Amino acid sequence: LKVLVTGAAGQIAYSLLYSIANGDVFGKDQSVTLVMLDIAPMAGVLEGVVMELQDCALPSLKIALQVTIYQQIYEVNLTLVISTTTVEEAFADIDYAILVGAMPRRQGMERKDLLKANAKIFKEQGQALDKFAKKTVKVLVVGNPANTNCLIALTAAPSIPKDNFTCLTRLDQNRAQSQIAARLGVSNDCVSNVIIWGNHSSTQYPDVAHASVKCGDTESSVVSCVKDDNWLNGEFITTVQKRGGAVIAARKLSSAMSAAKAICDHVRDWHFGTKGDKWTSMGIYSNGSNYGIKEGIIYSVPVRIAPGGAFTAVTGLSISDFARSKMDETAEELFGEKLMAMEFMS
Ligand code: NAX
Repeated sequence: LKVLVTGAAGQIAYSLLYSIANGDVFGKDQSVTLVMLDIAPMAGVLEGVVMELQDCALPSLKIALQVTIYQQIYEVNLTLVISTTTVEEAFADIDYAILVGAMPRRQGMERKDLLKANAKIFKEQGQALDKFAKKTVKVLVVGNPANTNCLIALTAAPSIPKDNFTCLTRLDQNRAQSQIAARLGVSNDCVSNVIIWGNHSSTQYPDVAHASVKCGDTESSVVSCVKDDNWLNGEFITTVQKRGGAVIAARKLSSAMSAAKAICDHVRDWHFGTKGDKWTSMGIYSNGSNYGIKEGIIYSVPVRIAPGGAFTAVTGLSISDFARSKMDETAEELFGEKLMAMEFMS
């Protein structure tokens, strides 16, 4: 497998690359060529990250050959590491593209300016996917605004099926799951089928109406165990929606360890499939047939995934009036972002 991580010199990648190189995503026995892309000014940092990967002395990683100062090719037993600042090289024949690198929001920057800067990056990367990647490539967009950046990349890569493009809402799902587990005093793996609807932003709708909690042999609905609709429809939702901001306020840096873990969860499920009747949330291309969400945006919904990666949106879930209004609000925000982004793409 050839796996590209962009933003490879950044803080999310710092945790993520270790997990991939350690076999935590694709399995310990899977050969992986790990391609690390960042922009030219970060070449030195990228080299440092490669050095650290080497110093982890992972059982399967053996560095063998250096080609140029900015394009280092390391031949290894199981994992081949290529660090580069060249788009053509980075996207050539890849099976997975984990697009983390993006323009960060600087102080005083309007949302429109952020979209403009990222429209340029994700258009270029979409074109590179179209031109250089395998047509079966699976793309996960992480860099914010993740849903709209994903839509931009998809639009710029017409030769790749739309279902090969997803964006990350797994961090939001993990945050929601862990809030419920903490409230009920159970471990995180007892809680399943939490849903994140819509945008990876503060309008997202974390929904536990169909979630369950398993203790011992018994499985019950989260709603019946929590027994507090005010909390579930109020503080729980806002805590999850604002969790990213809370981490920034505390750490003075955005979520990185938890974001890397969520990326691993997303890609592992996309590669190996979801288990039994369980589902997971991903931002996928809305074709207009799911839950009244109109066509043309990347919208997070629950999906079941077959081994190998084919996914289907979970259909037929009952939607309350409360849920409907939340789902529509986040869709509306995404159509607004799309309008702005398309202006910058032309
Ligand atoms: P950092 O600023 O630490 O790293 C970003 C890296 O991307 C930098 O090394 C930068 O040089 C590189 N980069 C910029 N433009 C590039 C390009 N055109 N090609 C390749 N590399 C490029 O940010 P980090 O904390 O790692 O976060 C990365 C992105 O993830 C941000 O946009 C952030 O907002 C987003 N997040 C998304 C999350 C999600 O759930 N979807 C959660 C975590 C995170 O906030």
